[in-house]
Amino acid sequence: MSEQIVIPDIGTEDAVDVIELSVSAGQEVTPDQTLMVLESDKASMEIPSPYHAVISEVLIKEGDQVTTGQAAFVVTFCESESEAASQNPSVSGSNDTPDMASVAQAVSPVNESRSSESDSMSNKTTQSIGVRVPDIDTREAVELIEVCVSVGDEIDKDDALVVLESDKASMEIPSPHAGTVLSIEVQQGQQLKQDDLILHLQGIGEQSASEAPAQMPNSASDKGESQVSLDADCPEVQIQHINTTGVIQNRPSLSVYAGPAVRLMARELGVDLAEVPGSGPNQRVLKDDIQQYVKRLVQRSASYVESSAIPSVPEVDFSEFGDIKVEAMSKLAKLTALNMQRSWLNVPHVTQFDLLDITDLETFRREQADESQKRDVKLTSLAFVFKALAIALKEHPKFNTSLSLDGESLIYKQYVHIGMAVDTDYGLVVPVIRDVDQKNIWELADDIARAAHDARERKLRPNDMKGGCFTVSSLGRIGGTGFTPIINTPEVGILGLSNMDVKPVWNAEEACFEPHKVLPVALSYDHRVINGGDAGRFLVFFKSLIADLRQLALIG
Ligand code: CAO
Repeated sequence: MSEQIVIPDIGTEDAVDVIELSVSAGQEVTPDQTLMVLESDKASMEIPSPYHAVISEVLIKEGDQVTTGQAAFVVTFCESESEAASQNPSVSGSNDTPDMASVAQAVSPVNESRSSESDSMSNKTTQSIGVRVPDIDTREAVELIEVCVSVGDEIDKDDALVVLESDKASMEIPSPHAGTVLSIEVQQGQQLKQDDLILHLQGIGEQSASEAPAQMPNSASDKGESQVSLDADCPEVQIQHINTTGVIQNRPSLSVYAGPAVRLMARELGVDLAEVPGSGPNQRVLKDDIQQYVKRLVQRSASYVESSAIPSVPEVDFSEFGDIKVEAMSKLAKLTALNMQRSWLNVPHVTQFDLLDITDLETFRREQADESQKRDVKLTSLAFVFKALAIALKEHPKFNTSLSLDGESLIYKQYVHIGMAVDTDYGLVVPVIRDVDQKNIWELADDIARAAHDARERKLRPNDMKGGCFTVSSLGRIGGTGFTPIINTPEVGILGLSNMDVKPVWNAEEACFEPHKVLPVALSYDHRVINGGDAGRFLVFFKSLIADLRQLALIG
């Protein structure tokens, strides 16, 4: 059986341009697959297929101007679709322009009202919900490293849908709704930004009168307000309805004019379309624009490599000497490597070692076991280290600075946020504990435990890892007597903690050796900003705070 697909109600009587035909004659199309992209002087919109069918004829071409109701394609159904279509009164097979309701039905296979009160303004419906990337605290694209669901999966609210990985951490994106996964619109390795479509869910929701047929954005209320959150409990996850015409409504992140093929190309190359100047009509981005953009980037990075004077390491074929196994590094591991190398190459590091006497601290900490249980907070020596460090940073403000890029000035921070290196299964991450100087030991212990937990459970967001002034890297639990930590630039110092040990300390009064608990520390600092004298004084002061906790109470 043959049928026509007509242009749905596009909210204007004016003709609009066909800027891209996404299918051709002979091609099989599935429901929701983009057939074409239309563009008015205000927005572009994709027109999805209402059917699973084969395109037998294309009645329009790119550059044509089309209006609501105009026939665009002739399609041939497979048997089951044919029966469904014959029961659908809107599909008449005639060339007449259908009324608005029939157009809406004809192109709305994913928004099926189950209510018998079809004229009600607010009906319970089973509807297709587009789940988008929520606010992830960054405007930059992040990599999708794992898709956790498959088409057909029944999922609960808050089940992980995908895992994204930014420069600093990976994070799971939870489902805002329970439902069945209808389609997955992303794939592993893809770069995603806030608002990008992840998948479609068949969920239960309220269909309200505001879900009117798609309109071109010709009034203030049309500018992006079509994107609504269905779930007040999860306001950060943006959900987009496919409205009754099946047309995906315009939204801010699509404000760059570009067709699906161009968007696909940009995604594959990891190019942010917003950065690419468009040379088409209305600054529409063309494939050629992306190619030029990438060419410029490659040339720029090639000239950077040429100008760097670091001799490269010769490649070795290790398989000559025995069996090998090659494993790709995760994005996080590669970025950590890059950051380490950047810091190591740019910053003249000096590392100074010392031993902290934590005998009294450990006695006091253990005495707090009941209180710790009562408060349900794990109290480790790290909370005391953070507290003392915050006081030392305030007393020695040069350690709480960054050097300006031109090397002309020092930026003194009036806040004390301290980063904490956390070793996780998926790599090294550094969440930042905020306002350490303003928190007491219990609050710090709580923050430390929470940050370590969130890091290991991939719950950190990019903002949780920003804004650090200084970093602590504690390898104590793991072991070792000392190491030289690399500064987390643009910070100017990092404190490394090694394994606590018991050492004999001479008691002159009693003329005997006594066992003391000592914590080996290593302070690495940027020698452009801090000189050896500064570092010596800083460490002596810090050491005295740790050795005699009463000072924490007096000064902190
Ligand atoms: N020496 C000996 N034991 C230590 C210690 C030290 N320096 N520091 C902590 N411990 C003990 C704790 O007291 C605790 O013992 P109890 O359970 O008996 O009380 C135990 O080790 C576990 O501590 P923890 O690791 O759970 O908690 P923490 O607050 O000491 O450290 C964190 C938290 C996140 C810093 C740590 O778990 C971690 O990930 N460290 C690795 C950081 C890292 O990878 N650095 C390298 C970066 S550069 O490559």
